[in-house]
This record gives sequence, C-alpha cells and structure tokens, in this order.
Amino acid sequence: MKNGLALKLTIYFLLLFSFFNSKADDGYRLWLKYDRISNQKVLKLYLSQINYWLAEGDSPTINAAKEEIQKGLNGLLGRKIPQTFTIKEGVILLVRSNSDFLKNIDLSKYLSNINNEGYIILSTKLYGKRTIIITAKTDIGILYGTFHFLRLIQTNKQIDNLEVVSSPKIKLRILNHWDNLNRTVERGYAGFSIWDWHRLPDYIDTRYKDYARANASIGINGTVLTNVNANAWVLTYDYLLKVAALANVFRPYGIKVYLTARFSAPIEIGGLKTADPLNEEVRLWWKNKAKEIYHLIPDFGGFLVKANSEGQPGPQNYGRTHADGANMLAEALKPFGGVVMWRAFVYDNNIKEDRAKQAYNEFKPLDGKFLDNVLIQVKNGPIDFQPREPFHPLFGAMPKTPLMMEFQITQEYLGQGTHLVYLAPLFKETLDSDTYSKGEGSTVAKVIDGSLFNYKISGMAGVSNIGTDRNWTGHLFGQANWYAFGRLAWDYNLSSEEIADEWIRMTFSCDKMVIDKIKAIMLKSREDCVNYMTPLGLHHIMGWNHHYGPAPWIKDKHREDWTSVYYHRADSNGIGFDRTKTGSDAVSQYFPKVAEVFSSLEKCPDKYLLWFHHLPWDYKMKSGKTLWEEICYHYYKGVDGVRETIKIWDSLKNKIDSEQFEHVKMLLNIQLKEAIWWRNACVLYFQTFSKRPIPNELEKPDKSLDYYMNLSFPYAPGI
Ligand code: GCV
Repeated sequence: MKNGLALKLTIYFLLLFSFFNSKADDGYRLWLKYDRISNQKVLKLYLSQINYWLAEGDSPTINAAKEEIQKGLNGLLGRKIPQTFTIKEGVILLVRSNSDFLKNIDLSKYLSNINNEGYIILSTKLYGKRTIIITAKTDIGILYGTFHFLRLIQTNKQIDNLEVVSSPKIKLRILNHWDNLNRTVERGYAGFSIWDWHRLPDYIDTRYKDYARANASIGINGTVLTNVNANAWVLTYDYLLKVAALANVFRPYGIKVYLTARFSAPIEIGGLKTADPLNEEVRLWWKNKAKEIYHLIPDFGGFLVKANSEGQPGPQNYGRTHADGANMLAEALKPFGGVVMWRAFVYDNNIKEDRAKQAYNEFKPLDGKFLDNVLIQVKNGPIDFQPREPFHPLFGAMPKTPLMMEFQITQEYLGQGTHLVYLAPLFKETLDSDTYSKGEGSTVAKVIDGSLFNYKISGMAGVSNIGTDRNWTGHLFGQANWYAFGRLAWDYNLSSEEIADEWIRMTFSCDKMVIDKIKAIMLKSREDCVNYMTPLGLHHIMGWNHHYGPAPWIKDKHREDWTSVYYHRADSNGIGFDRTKTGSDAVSQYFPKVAEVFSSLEKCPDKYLLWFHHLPWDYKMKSGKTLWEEICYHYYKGVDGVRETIKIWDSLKNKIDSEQFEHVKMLLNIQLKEAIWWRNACVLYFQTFSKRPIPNELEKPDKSLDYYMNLSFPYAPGI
C-alpha cells in the first residue's frame, strides 16, 4: 500500500515536472512575451535597479504606455512593480519633456536631436534618487520610448548608464495589407485577413489591439487596410464606419489608417458615368468622399493607389496622366492633411519595351508635376519583389517628387509561407545601394528619408505577411520580417545582425549559444534562397499565377511579360537578359557611375550578371568556372545551405521551446524538399539549352524534367 502511494506520488511529480518543463509557445505574443527573465543573475540585477514606475498624464496613448510598462515589468521581473506618484529610488519615469519633474535638468541637447515621434531614455539622479527617465515631446514618443526600454530588459541589456536618443528617420512607416473584403489575402500565406469586416464595427476582436501594440513597439505608424487591387465598396458609408472602428483601436498606438482608392469608385459606388480626373463632377465626388471620411476618421492617413497596372483602372483610361489622377485625389485630401501614395508599379504588355524600364519611362517625365501631398511609392526593384533585384532606377531620378519605398514582407517570391528567409539583408541591400544621383553616397536610404532632395514627406511601406494564423505570420520566422521592416523604417542604419539579435532574444532565448546559432541561420537564409531559386541575376522563373515553385518553362501565355522565358532568355547560345546598350539598354536609366558598373562584364557583380547580360554557357566566370557550371554550383549550394540550416536547427532541440522547435523543424523539412525541387527543375530545364552535363561531383536529380513540368497546384495559397 505504502509502495503504491509512493509510486503514484512519483508519477504525479514526474508528470507535473514534465508539464512545466515542456513549455509551449504558440507564437501569438510575438516579440512582446514579457516572460520572467530566466537568467537569475540578470534578473537579480534588474530587481535591484527597478522599484517603481511613474507615468504622468492620462491620454489614451499615455494609458497605453502605462499598461505596457506595468505588464512588461511585472512579467519580466516576475513580481509586481508598483506605481508611484512621487520620485523614489529606482523609479522608471514616463513623462513629457516639459514636465515639472524634469524642470531641474537640461534636456536641450537631446531635445534638439529628436522630432515629434522621438524619445530620450536617461539613467540619472532626480531629487537625489536613482531614476530612469523616458521622455519625449509627445505622448506617442513616450510610448515608443517605453517599448524601447522594455526591449532593453527583454534582451537583457544593461540599464544603469542609459543615454538613448532616438528618432525615426522616415515619417510614414506603413504596412500595406493586400486584404480583400471577403477576407482572402492576395499573396497572404498566414490564413485569412485579420479584419473581420462582417462583424465590424460592433465586434472588436482583441487581435486589433494586439496588432496595434506590436506595430507601435517597432514604430510602425500607419496601415493600409485594403488590397491595392482595390474594391470601391470599402469607401461606402457602412464600410467607413467599420474602418473608423479600427482607427479608434489603433489611434492610441499612433497608427493611422489608410485605404486603397479604386480609381473607378465614382462610377461603381457613386453612380457617375466617368472617373475622368479632369471631370468636375468626379473631382467633386472625391472631395465629398474625403469630407465624409474625415468626418468619421479625423486623423485618416490618406489613399494608396494602384492605377493603370495589371488591369486596374486609372487616369490613362481617360487619356490623362498619373499626375492628373494623383493630384485629383491629393486635392480632395489636402484640406484634411491626408496624403496620396501613388504606386509606380506600372507596366503594360502592349508596350514593346523591357518591363524593367517602363515605370521609369512613365514617371520620370512627371517629376515636379505632383501636388506636395503626393508620394510616389516605388518597389525596391524594377520588376517585382524577386529574391534579388538591383535597386529601382527611379530612386534618385525624381528630385522634385517624394519617392517612398515599397518592400514586400510577405514572401510571394521567397518561399511563401514555408521557407525560412530573413529579409533584413534584402531590405538593407536596397537601402544601402548607391544611386550616385548626387555623387557618391547618394544611397537609396537617403533618397527615401528625404534628406538627399529635401522631400517634405518620406515613407516606407511593407506589404504585410499578417493573417489569422495563431502566430500571425504562418511561419514563426515571418515575424522576424515584420519586425525587421519596422525597425528599419525607424532606423535604416541598424544592421541585419543587430535586428536579428534583438528578435531572437525576445522570441527564443537570451542564451548565447541559441542566439549565435539562430543568427547564423537567419543571416545566410536569404542568400541560400537566392541560390536555390534564382542565382546570378536570374529572375521571374516561378510558377504561373500562384508563383509557387519553379517554372522556368512558362511561355506562350496571353501576356509575354508574365512568362518566364521573357526574363531568362535561355537559348542554345546562352542565358540572361541583355539590358546593356546592345539589348534593352535599361542600364542607361541608372546614373552613369552605376550604369557603367552594371554594363561592364568586368565590374558587374556576379549577383546581377544575368539580370543585365546575356552570356554564353561557356562564358568564363571570375571563379574560373564556366557560366553553366557556376549556375549549377549555385543551385546546389542553395540546397546545401538549407541542409546546413536543418543541422543547426536540430542542435537546438531542448534548448528552446518545444512547440517553436517542432513548428520550425517541420517547415524546414518542407523548405528542403522545395529547395531540391527548385534546383532540380531549374538545372534540368536550363540543361536542355546548355547541353552540358551537371558537374560530376554534384548529386543527380532523381526526377525527370517532365515530372517537374507536369506538377500542378490549383489550390496554392495566396491568390
Ligand atoms: C496586388 C505582383 C503580385 C500581385 C500584386 C502586384 C502588385 O504582380 O503578384 O498579386 O497585386 O504585384 O504589386 O500590385
């Protein structure tokens, strides 16, 4: 009997132990988990430094900051940190810079270095008491500073000597949701749209607030709720009420809402016969619509517009220019302080010109013709969010028109929902590119932050990867891309490594071994992906329509510029798109210094080689290999990279949360399968032109080209 009881108790305790030991993290809390710090030494130190918090004011934004500091400190330190109303030893003080609490300290040297969204964090003594001041000119600055401070604790950084002065470099830091009103998401791989239009405005999903918190924590201050392939219906009164309900949730977190404006809305929901931007009735319709919107949403951000692109209506339907269209909307928004973000993603299959050149040809002549509340939103590269593209030639080419960046966070062309690809290196590659538009150092970042040409407004947009999946982004590492986008929009000088370091610490662990391993995986992941998908400047060779998987054989479709053969141009002589003077001459759209590099076979970096040059299969590469061999080795290297990633990941078993571990492990196995699929399909296909063997030491594809060409995916996600 006694023995039986002992056994039962042992089993009970073992079960209890294993329950507490196998943590399960479903990813919902993103990088704002605020779990108790596991390193006891670090925890003890913080507990000796932080005794109270004090926040002045009670605006909705200050209340959000209070809620956050309370939740954050209590969670991270594992005990209730009380609020105080007077300065006491070890207080965290959240106040505006003009607060009486700060009247005895001179903040001027800091304040002159921050704008209205910036903040200052100082470790100091106030009235003889050790204090950490989080201050700003505005409430939103205080909230941003609060998130920064909590991040320091989450990442186990020292807090005894703080002198942080931080201000966003870019004004509009915006997510673009390609979400439809029926809740499907174009190029979305994380479930359905988080906007529950049917139940809005009365039903406020808790996700909305969590979405706002997450975005505010990385400085995102705007969200375009709807797809650029727009539906006019969202501009009807009933839907605007729903939009207003979302705006109310986001407002305390400094996030403005924007909508996509379908150019033909005056016809579709306004009953007019035309949407001609020079027609008086049409202009009046938009003015009244703007009035109606601002009546419901006084801080409405403005419109994002895709016009005369991929079948969307636009001013050219009426023989007008993009400037005519954008200015009509800008005029309607102007009295209320709204902006128009007009996309430069235009190309037309009927124009017999290299697609890569068309946006530049269309927009460059319009420089200076836009009203001052219009930004032109330009994708990072001249084609379409490929794994690698050179920077878009419009950057630097429109000194009189604010150009804003459009990145894609959702991985339409980089493995969609199943590949671990950390995008910060891709974003940085574009931002750091030198346009030479005003001599050396005229980086894309300096174009879009407005400093190079004195733009009055500046912006960076990221096409969102968020959906209804429990962990928001489908792939856990998709969260890192959302995070990296926000952090870079705030400060593009941060390195990919710094951002990864922060995110890993907040998502997985502050254990050095774990950080080093995951960081190594993240930092190489984009290059691995380029290698197994589109090495050496290849591009746009993915599956038809759904863009899932490889399909370099796509040809003979109703649009040539949507086929793969249009882009790789493989034939018995060689491969690549000649964009030099002997070809489409797209190089001449770049400033001479850049054009010279891209044009020259000696100077053109290998990574852009086939983007700009058509070269024979036996062309001698810098490595000494032939072009054909080099292509093969890159494809194989990409796959080997994923194998290496899996090995590293496996070594993290029991070192990180078990649910996180298993989730990523399963996805990595899919990624490996798909990387091999990409490699085999592309190498076999290009081999039909090169007629050369795959180098001996490389494993041979185990399936035939026919096999790959016959695969079909009618239900691939995202369309
Ligand atoms: C929203 C690519 C995508 C489309 C997208 C388009 C755009 O072509 O495949 O789904 O449409 O870009 O950016 O407008």
